[in-house]
Amino acid sequence: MPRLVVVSNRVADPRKTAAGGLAVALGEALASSGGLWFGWSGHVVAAGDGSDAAPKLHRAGPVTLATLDLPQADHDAYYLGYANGVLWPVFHNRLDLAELDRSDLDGYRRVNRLFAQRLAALLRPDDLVWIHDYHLIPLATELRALGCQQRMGFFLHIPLPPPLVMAAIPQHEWLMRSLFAYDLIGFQSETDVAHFARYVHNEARAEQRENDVFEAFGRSVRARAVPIGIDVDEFQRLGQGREAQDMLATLHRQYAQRQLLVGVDRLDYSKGLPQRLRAFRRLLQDHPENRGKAVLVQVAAPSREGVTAYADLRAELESLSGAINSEYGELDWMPVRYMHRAVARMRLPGLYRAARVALVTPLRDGMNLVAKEYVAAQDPVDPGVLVLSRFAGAAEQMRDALLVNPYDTQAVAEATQRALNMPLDERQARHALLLAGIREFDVHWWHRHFIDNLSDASA
Ligand code: ADQ
Repeated sequence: MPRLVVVSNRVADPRKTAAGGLAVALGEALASSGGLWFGWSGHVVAAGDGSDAAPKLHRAGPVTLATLDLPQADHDAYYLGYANGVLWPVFHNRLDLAELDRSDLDGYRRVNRLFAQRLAALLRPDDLVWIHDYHLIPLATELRALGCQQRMGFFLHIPLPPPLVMAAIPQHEWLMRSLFAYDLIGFQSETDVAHFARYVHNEARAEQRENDVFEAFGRSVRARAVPIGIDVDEFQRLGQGREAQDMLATLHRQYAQRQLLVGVDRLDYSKGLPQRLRAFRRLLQDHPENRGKAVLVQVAAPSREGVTAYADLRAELESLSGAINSEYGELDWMPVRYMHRAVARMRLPGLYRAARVALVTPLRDGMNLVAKEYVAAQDPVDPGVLVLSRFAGAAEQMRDALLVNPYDTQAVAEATQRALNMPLDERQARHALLLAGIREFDVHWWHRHFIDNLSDASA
């Protein structure tokens, strides 16, 4: 069996339960073949201060973790600048927030080249190399330039925008050409695959073979939807744990007379948080029977605080939740509990299970794993209802959620009202179908399916 090499911006120790489903799943994939996980250490250093050193190697069970420190200037340009100031907003259709600064591009290329140089020295000829996400699009090109012939796959965790949005990035051709250095590209949804196909047909006159093989720039690449899932069993076991059970009991006690709604996100403008709060305000306005009763618990984990757009969003959410509470709140009832922090992973299933409704309403999302975790955490006998944005990749698979347009305040308020009042038999039927779907296409299916396709891809 060839060795698996995973490359991502950050590396997590798969033995730590706090690492979450993705790290555990990748760790499992790596462990089965004895593997290497390569990426940034999370440390920035002064220029020339060790960043030119070989990667540090650590053993984590059968997996070797190889990490690099990055010089401050490179990290700022690569991570904050190009990856999160250009690619993230454009790929989420937010051209208004993109900072198209050319010096950041240089840093992005430099870090990808540095990754390639350090990784190439560790590769064996028959390795399978699996590269993750928008931080590392040109990595295969850089590795090929160093003579690496291994099979290489790329998985994009975020959406691929339509060609005319992609074309707003001055380097769009270079980025798309870079993808052809891979043997396999995995996308989250069929919509992303369609955007890719349309781009390469229109802009690169690609020839298409066997449905999912595209030829352009003198190379061919297979592109298909391989939607990511969660580890349903692991998440349900977590739900049986003491911390989740304590959380559930506390929430049941404190909100015995209320109906809880939950939102769990990273604080990010793609997640549609202000729109969600406005929809909740509309619910209270148009359906007054929810006053004194419905409570929205919104947890927004701090994220990318070095990027300007995120600080503005934080201020907007604090002011909006304050405004709703002062307009509708009573001495014994606050409609919104907004928290700018992460919930410990061990407690998450308890929070999900206590909530009658989950509002998962991103304006755009590659997949959205919170939608899947919420379903996994429910009691099948008395399950809650998922209100899900049609613009999340998850909507392609989770047709039995209440699908909404997150920009339409009124429609989200009405769907929430419907969710709060949904009869038990309908809740059970929808939940059973959703649970079967997330079980069939879980995280183990995702990594097996990707690796099988990559193994079959011609080198
Ligand atoms: P993210 O944008 O980070 O990931 P998402 O899939 O929603 O988004 O969440 C990832 C994980 O973070 C989940 O396990 C969730 O429980 C956890 N999480 C989020 N907010 C939290 C909070 N406040 N407290 C505690 N935990 C929290 C990117 C893409 C997604 C894609 C994933 C995986 O943007 O579309 O689903 O990668 O491919």
